[in-house]
Amino acid sequence: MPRELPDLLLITVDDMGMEIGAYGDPHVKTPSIDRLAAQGMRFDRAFVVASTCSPSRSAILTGLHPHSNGQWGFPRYTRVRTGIRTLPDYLKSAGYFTGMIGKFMVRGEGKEFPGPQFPFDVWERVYTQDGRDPAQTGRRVTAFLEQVGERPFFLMVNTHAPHESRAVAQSVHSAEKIPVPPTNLDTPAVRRRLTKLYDAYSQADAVVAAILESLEAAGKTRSTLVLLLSDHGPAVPSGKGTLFDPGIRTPLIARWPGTIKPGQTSGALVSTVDILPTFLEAARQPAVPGLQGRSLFDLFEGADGANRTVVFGGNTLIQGNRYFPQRAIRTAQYKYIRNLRPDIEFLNNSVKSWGLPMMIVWETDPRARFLLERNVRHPAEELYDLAADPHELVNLAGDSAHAETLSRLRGELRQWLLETGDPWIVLWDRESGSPDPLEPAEFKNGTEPIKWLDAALKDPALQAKYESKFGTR
Ligand SMILES: [Ca+2]
Repeated sequence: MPRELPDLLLITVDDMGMEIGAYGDPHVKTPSIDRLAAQGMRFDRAFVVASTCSPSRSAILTGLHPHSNGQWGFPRYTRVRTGIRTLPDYLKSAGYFTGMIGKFMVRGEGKEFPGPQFPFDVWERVYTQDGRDPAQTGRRVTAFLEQVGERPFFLMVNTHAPHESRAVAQSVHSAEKIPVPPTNLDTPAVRRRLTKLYDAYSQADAVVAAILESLEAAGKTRSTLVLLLSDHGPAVPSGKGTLFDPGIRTPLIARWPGTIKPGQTSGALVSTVDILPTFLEAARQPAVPGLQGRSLFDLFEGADGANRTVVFGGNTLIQGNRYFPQRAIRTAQYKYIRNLRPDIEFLNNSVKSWGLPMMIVWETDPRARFLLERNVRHPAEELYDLAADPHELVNLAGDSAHAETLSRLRGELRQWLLETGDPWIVLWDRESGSPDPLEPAEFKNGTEPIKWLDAALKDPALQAKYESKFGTR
């Protein structure tokens, strides 16, 4: 007998980009995610709203962009504002038994973590290596499903894998075959690191397999809408922490037997603020006014391309207390990025570690210099034609042939900042000398990246640290 409400399973992988078999990468081994895509719908133009963990996850859980929900940085500095409702809150009110297993990184009001705004019935935060372990994750999912009984459930499983590609003992990929994107240098050290990234993707795939096996063993595959996505892209040059596509594009797969036909793909632009409205519609809850996302239901039923014409993204803290406010608008073809503090150099772990091979040759290799500088120094405006330039290597912001597109997207982005009450709009006209009232002293960036890299090359201790991990050449 069919259940009245569907079960809901949200799986997030951590720092996973588009290097997935189902998305056309012929080298990576991701059989379980590929199978899930074959059983459901693969979204080819899905975007997260920020490319670090906490802000991105806060939007999934609230249906609001980080500057609107309050969690625009890590929980140490920011939290979801009081009064904002969240997925477990809505779904618990709708009669769902709710659970969270794995990493969380979002917090709300109150002293307790994650706070009363996240009233999960089962709360199993896992910050150890267990969070990357298929067997341990499968065991926790099974234990949750044993408690569900006849109630509909909402379960969020957030594995650490493949976060910053750590902790994979055995390599299953060959460095010679790894494709090196044109946003990176092709050196032996880079290939060694990319191999580790691919291995970590395979580990994430094994975790996904274990979660889905537990679901199947509980007899709940047919009653469950599964959504799988990443929180943002991998920690590579132009990836995590940036608004380039490798930072904000995410795999998104939906499987729902009986509702979504197997083997479908959608080219529609979708955003992770759409996840919450989608789950509310699945739970037959009324639409909530003021949310910034739109349910994916029409797309599940096969309508193509009409959901939205643009998606928005923004970063504010790019790592720890590193400040780099920027906002972007992306259409199917173009992306406009507004860097609100172009006077600050961009520095995160990716620039540090992947920048070293570039720094070694940057005096003599113009391409290395170009790649390093585009990661570190961002002009106030960037415009890319993704159809002609999918790797976003040619900034068209100063090209008169694209002046109309630039002006249109600039206007749309500014309007969106206004409409969503983005506090960082005060920096839009910074050229005119307006101060940055939102920059507390602790967010000032003390180190200039180019100087840091130059010093690192001369520092035997730092050199040894990176040499022992990956090599620098
Ligand atoms: Ca992450």
